[in-house]
Amino acid sequence: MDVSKTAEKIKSMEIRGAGKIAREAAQALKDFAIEVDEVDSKKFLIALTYAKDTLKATRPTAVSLENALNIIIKRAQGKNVKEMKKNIIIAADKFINNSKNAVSKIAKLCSKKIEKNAVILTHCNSTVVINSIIEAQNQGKNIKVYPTETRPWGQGYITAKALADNNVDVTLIVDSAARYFMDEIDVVIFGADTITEDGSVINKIGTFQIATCAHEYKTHIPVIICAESYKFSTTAKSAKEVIIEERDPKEIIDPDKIQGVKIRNPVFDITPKEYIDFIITEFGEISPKNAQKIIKKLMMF
Ligand code: RUB
Repeated sequence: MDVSKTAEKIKSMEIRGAGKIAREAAQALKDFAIEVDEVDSKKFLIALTYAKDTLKATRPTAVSLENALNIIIKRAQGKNVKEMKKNIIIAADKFINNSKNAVSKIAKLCSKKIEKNAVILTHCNSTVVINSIIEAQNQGKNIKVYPTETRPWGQGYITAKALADNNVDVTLIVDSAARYFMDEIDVVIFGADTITEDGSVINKIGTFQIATCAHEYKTHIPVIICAESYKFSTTAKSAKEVIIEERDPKEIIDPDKIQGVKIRNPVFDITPKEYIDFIITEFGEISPKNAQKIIKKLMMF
């Protein structure tokens, strides 16, 4: 069924990026609900929960995935399977539309924060960050961007190409060159996979290192996070409660080439709130210490 295909694509990173993962998982759960041949409400719910768990087990860090699935499952109600299916379809479509609208709204809000002739540093590949920069560029702001390569997966190449294709002046750099170029940077912008109640931001490995360089720079370079509300965790009070995914060391180097050496490949890290100037959500801009405000809104979905 499509659920296992989508799950495999998320696991192998054919589908990646927290927002995209959430939307594709919502679509897969909806398709599963439509296709499953079951008339007994209890058995239908068991099958649906199994599908949800299969999707959720793919990548452990981005809470957007869990939030999307929970929002839909909560609506799996009705006096019979037909009615339950109808409610699931409505909930999934609503989540996907809201998610896309949130990305556009954040892009508009963030673009206003980007000054004319700004030089931006970004890391990894975030849809909402790319859209924000393109929005600013389309306002005639003459933006220059330094995207990092983002080892080991190289998501920075996707970012660089997407921006260059939209007439942005792009210079690709290796991750370890972030501090070297800091003299030229006006603002650092990242996406997020999970934001916890204490305002910690979990994003691609290397984010904290770059945020530290910007925060401690002599003139203090602002660090902005662009994140839709469903990137906030309704359960994790601090980042200690979030599982940081460790992927196959082979993504870094073939272990046979350096036998006797241990290799670790954590793919996300935690940036504490002190290193973040503000977070832009579809509900507006907040200080990371006020993450709870967005979590309250999310719980009403
Ligand atoms: C992607 C990553 C992105 C966030 C936000 O990691 O860390 O910065 O997911 O992306 P991976 P978006 O490549 O391992 O999935 O703004 O597109 O949701």
